[in-house]
Amino acid sequence: MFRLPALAPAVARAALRAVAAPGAAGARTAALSTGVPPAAGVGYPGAEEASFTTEFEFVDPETAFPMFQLMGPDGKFAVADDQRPAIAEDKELLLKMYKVMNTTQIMDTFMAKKQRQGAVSFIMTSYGEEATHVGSAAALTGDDVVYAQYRESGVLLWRGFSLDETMAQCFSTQADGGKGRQMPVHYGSKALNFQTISSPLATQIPQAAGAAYALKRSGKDAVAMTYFGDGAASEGDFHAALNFAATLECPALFFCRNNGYAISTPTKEQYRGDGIASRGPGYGIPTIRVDGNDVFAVYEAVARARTLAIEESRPVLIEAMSFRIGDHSSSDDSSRYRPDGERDKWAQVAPIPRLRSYIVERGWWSDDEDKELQDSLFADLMTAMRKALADKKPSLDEVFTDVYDELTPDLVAQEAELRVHLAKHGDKYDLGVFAPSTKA
Ligand SMILES: Cc1ncc(C[n+]2csc(CCOP(=O)(O)OP(=O)(O)O)c2C)c(N)n1
Ligand SMILES: [Mg+2]
Repeated sequence: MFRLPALAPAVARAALRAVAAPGAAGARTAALSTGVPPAAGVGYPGAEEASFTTEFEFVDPETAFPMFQLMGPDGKFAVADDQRPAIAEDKELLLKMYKVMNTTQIMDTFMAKKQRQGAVSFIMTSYGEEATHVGSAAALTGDDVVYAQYRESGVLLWRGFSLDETMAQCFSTQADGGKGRQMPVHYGSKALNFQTISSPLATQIPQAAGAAYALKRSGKDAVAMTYFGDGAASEGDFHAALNFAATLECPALFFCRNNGYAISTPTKEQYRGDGIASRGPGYGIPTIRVDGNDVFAVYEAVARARTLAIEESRPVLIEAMSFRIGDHSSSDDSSRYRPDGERDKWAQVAPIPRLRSYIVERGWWSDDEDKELQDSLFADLMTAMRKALADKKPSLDEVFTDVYDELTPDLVAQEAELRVHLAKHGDKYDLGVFAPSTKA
């Protein structure tokens, strides 16, 4: 026989009042003895590690997850020389990181201007978050499959997505792997193991848990890496994904880009806990919070998380703290809801200048090379954009394909209706922009 440590209702109410009482000493927790001895040797199946206590206490943790950082905003390592990460000596890797981070930023600026000029319908930028993309992507291998949200273009660029491919997607040309069916910046690449972006928030998170399960079953040394924002972590799919990955012991990396906002909703209105990291232990998932503006810390965290995920076949949660310096998208004006000066403050601790300080100090980079990089990137972007503008849109033959292996009767009827309509009213449309039909 074992006995539950019973709590008389009156005692329980008194304890609750003690916790809720404003200004009560200790404020957030209360403890009292129930006088019932703990039963020894009993572990309920749902919480086998829990030991009995006669101390009544609502657990309400007040301590925040620490933030792993290796390099501060001044570009100086925060650790002793012999504690520096191995990549600090890897000139080639760091220069590639720096170039891809710059490519992301310069491409964003270029495309944001083109959107304002009406050349492209929509754009999203990732100013200030470049280290979360590149630091994490560099720690993965090509076998690791990526499920991103929408603001992670640097991950794709790191993997080798070309500016031509970027432009083909944004301008919906026939060269686009997605056949022009997605909004701009909703990239995907089969060759680069990067699943196509889905707009509905959190779609990709359970997909990654499932992909990780498949990887585990295949015996491959690879992880499924999923990126998502602080706002997406409020979706039910986030919780389902973490629980599936934890219980099925899947090598999934859950990488949260906490950039302070979900469009106009600041994080302080999004949750009451300690960021997203605090949720990991609740699912039994090893978790780390990192300074997302420190590319060294991000790299190190993801590299180690990857090893842990593969060796122990379990998921890891990484919360990378950063700040969305730009607007949410080209449809947003964040000056309407953000205080003046907030962006400038964060620009001062942004990741690109931080890495630049280090590589310049090591004599691996110079201001002249910065200028050359910017000029050549701009020229490459212009060339890629002109090529995309000169290219045809995908053929109308493709409008109905690919969702089903064979067209359903409804789709067959719709396609026939479209062709009848265009035969009659085709002159009202600029059909010359589309690649020709191969159908009779
Ligand atoms: C299910 C769903 N609800 C709402 C939206 C509209 N929406 C698009 S992005 C976004 C904010 C997401 O914020 P966060 O996850 O923090 O990512 P961030 O944009 O900050 O990178 C919202 C609410 C959506 N796309 N999908
Ligand atoms: Mg966000």
